[in-house]
Amino acid sequence: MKSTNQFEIVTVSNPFLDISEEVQKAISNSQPVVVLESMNTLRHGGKNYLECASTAQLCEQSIRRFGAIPATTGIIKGRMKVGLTSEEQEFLASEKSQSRKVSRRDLPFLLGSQYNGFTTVTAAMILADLAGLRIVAAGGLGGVHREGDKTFDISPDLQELTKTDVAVVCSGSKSIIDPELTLEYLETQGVPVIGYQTSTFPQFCVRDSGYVLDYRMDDVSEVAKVLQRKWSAGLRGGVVVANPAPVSSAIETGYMDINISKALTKMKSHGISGQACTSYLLDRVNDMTGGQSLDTNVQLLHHNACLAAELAISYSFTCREFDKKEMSNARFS
Ligand code: PSU
Ligand code: MN
Repeated sequence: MKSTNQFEIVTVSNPFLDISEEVQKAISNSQPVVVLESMNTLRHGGKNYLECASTAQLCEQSIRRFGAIPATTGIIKGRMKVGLTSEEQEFLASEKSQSRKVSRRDLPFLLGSQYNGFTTVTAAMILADLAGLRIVAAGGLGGVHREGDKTFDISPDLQELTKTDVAVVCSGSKSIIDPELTLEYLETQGVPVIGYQTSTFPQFCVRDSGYVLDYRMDDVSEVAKVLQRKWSAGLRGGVVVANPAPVSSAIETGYMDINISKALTKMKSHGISGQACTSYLLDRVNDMTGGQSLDTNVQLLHHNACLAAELAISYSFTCREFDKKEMSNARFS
């Protein structure tokens, strides 16, 4: 069985994985680490690459302020990177890198090549797991798309959660996703969804999708305990920690829905399908809301990075306490 510890030392080296020196040091010193995806963190349609890189820097700074170490992920020249430097982040965000969206199926095409890529939630979970890290911060999850019952467009993020032992702190699924079908899918696949200080599933820029969650937790230590119990019991797979967007920047459901419907119609008329759907829809909705949805996206990303830092710290404490108790039980039995 895998160690429950977030800082499990990875003994098997991976020929395509580079963990930055800082993150390696954090792992060996048992410091809490927060992994960041780059598809959302370093790519904002409508903003230039420096603005994108500054979002990543803002998230990293806040994670450090809480006392955890940030590890932004990406693919650079065919290598999986856990812990990108600020120069690497700027490069990835810039047009010259020609970074593509990378999910599980794309990784083998990039590895060992000269290509660069942004990590989706799926790819960030994979890289985190390869590095032995357990806490990922993201904006919004992919999910079952609207009309997904007809199109079969279901994000690989949901499948990844069924098999990879990582907690994803996010503001629920993206606004363009069908929250009801997404929750059904996660339930069928046995993925725990925790509402953090909320009783309903958040939907990215919208705080409340109206769909009630079965598990609500108001304290980060309760969430940490669930993670520790799940993985130490050998129950494989991820956990969704759903954190609503900050009240100050959230957008109203009705306003979002109108714009999403318009964007969906446009997308169909252009014949866009597959992996390009999410970015296309997000970019159109951003245009239609006059940049408001992107501002909220940045705010919630930062909000999730902060909660992920608190969770990483609490999770490492919970693991340490559990291991201590187990050791003393073993001594007296
Ligand atoms: N932001 C974008 N485009 C994206 C995403 C975010 O501008 O494609 C992401 C997230 O990284 C998420 C992924 O993991 O899209 C889900 O996309 P899909 O539905 O193709 O799986
Ligand atoms: Mn898809």
